[in-house]
Amino acid sequence: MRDPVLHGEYQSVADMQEQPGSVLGVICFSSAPPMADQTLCLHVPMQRLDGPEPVCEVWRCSGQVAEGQYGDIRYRQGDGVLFGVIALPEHRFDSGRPLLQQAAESAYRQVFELIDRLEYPYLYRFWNYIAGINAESFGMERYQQFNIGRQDAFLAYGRDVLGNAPAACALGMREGPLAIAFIAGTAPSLNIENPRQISACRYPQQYGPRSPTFSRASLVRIGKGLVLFISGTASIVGHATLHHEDAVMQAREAMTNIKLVLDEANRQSPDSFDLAGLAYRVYIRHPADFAPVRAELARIVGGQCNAVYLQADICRTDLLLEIEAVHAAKSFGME
Ligand code: 3EB
Repeated sequence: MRDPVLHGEYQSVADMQEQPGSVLGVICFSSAPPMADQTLCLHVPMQRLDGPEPVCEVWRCSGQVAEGQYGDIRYRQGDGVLFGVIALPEHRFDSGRPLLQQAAESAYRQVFELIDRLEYPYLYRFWNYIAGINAESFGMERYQQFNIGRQDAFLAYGRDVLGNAPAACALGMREGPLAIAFIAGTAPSLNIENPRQISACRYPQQYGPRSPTFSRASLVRIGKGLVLFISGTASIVGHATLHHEDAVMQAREAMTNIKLVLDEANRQSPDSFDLAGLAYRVYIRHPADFAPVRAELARIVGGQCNAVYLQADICRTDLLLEIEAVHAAKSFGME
């Protein structure tokens, strides 16, 4: 039997249909609504700044995959890994309490129930896409409502909210249902923090009544491969935002944070990771910042920088960008 493999990369729809291996799941970014498509796909309504749409993050695994639906989740399960997506319209919930909080709690509860049932108990990565992330309702910013609902679900299922959380990102778009993708598996992951940043699970109250629930990265051994998921990373040192008006400086600070996370990952697995070996997704609030930020990343990474740029809102109003990454080593590829 071949070793199980999990591999992620950014592709156009055409590339995606040509490659071998079983597609485990897809996150598809485009301003236009998605084309009908048989692959399991989460559509995220965001504009790409650096090339044609749609642009997809495609996860493949070795061996067969089985597909299923559980409540609002559509999922595929393969050898040791499960990929799921949820798109939850907020109008389904009752208007007495913050709708987004209820939607987030419901989505996360369903995820925990599913992975308990199917016995993929370890969560590696969440992608969270939230309409109007900086808007206020019920006297609270919507990102804070999301954090309450998410944390309530973690607590309800007895999961750790003070450390050991999965990697994640949380970005804003103009409209659309709460859109979440996740990867879970049968092997524990190593969750990594950044020594230069307070754990997000322990942010002080000034950022909201409940902290976000994520680690700076998660490292998973799958077969002979290692997958490193780096969470959305911003210009935050300690818990404070730096360089309020300067997107290039924010990019530099975020990349310093990513470099420190890589150093932590390399302590677990020496010389496995470097900046040039990552595939990046860069979320930029103001399209005018795209060109200078891309030039800065090219300077820092050097040579070819494998990155996709999208227009998005970021969860703090003073953040102008967020950068996430995944390790894309060749050894993960399908033979
Ligand atoms: C930060 O470091 C920036 O709420 O899941 C990054 C990654 C951020 C994930 C989340 C938020 C989340 O706090 C924001």
